[in-house]
Amino acid sequence: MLRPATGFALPVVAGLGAAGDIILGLAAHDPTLGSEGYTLVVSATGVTIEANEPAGLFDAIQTLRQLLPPQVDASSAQAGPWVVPGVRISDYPRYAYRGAMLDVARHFFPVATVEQYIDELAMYKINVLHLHLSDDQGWRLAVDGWPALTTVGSKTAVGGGSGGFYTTSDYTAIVKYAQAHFITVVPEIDMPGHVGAALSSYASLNCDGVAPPINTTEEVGHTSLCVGKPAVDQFLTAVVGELAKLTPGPYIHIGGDEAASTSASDYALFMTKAAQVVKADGKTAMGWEDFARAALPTGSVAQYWDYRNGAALARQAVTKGGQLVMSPADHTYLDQKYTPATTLGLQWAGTHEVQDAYNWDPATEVPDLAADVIGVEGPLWTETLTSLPDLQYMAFPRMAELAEVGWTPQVQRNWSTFAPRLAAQAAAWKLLGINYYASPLVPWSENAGG
Ligand code: TNX
Repeated sequence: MLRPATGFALPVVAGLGAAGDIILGLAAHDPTLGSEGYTLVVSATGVTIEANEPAGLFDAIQTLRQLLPPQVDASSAQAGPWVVPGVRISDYPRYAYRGAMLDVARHFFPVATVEQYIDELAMYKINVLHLHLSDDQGWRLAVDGWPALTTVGSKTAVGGGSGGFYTTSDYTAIVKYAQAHFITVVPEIDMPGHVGAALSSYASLNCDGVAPPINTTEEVGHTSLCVGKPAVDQFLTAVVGELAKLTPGPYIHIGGDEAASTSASDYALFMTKAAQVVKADGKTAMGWEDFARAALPTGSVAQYWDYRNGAALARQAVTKGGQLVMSPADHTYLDQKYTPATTLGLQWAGTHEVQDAYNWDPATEVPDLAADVIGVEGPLWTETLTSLPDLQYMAFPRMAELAEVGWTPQVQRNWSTFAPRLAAQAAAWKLLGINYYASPLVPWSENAGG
């Protein structure tokens, strides 16, 4: 990371290190740092980083990158000087789960775009990438034995675009790239609603045995698997089995949101079974909070999103022994417009300026459930987003803000000290070609502002 801009060779060598070195050590001997924490000391004689685990060294490097002059993110040799302020930092995350969700179903994004997004997430110590791999308008992952999911189901997108899908090797490449950035991939196949693309691919998944054409509008809640049909059970086993086989991480996300065309009893029956299939495949089931209506294995993770109904479902999930990832749509939904004038995005959860993304506390969002929160996630739904610059514009600065919500203790967070630090990031975004919303609420410095 440091070589292109500094032009230094920076060989990585084993040994004890000497003055002038950047020393990376895995002997922090400090249990409070956990698996992702680190210490970083910059003195007149060099830089010393210590962590308990490699993930902590990786996090420390991201911090070192922020301490260096912004030109360090240039892709060609720069003049320097490469001055790092003298610091003594001991740092570790508030939450273990700090996620970003990318909807590759409404619009498809090729591997290179996903990898670029991973690069950007890693800069802010995000450690989970949740991929929303299927929805009404498109199916995006090859599944062994179910070829029509991609030969038919992948061919379109919201508004009728050309779609696309990941082959097994594409998906594996994303997982490996994420791993190299200490990011765990959580794959999602959304069921039993949001399944239009699957229903169009296989007539047998439909109650009337007829495959409908794909509806590429933004409408939600109009499709359902035909719960109880043997083909639907075979589909469930095959799909979850494929995800489990290809995914080294602990979670398989089975969706479960907005299944307005599935009866309550079919919903409970199906999601209970789906969570059991995930467990039988050795993974932990994750779902949108709606899946708390089903019987869930202990330790299942519900994703809280609908801030409008008093968190009844999140509470139900916890009562059933579940844990929570907090994605309240009014603070974390990266697809919502910044202001009414934002061209991209939706606004069913209101408009979210930069302060709305920062000024909330995952622990007090649903106060009685604080103990069961394992982290936060920022969903980037893509009904209106079709390119990498679109994704970046909606994610930045809000994804960087969410990263701090997930990392930093609440007592150390306040907008007035955060805003100038956020402003300083723009220099790197410009050098890296990251499109962002230059909010008037952020004190961008003269040469960094939008
Ligand atoms: C609701 S939030 C959805 C998605 C949409 C999103 C748009 C949730 C679990 N489902 O299907 O893409 O709103 O903001």
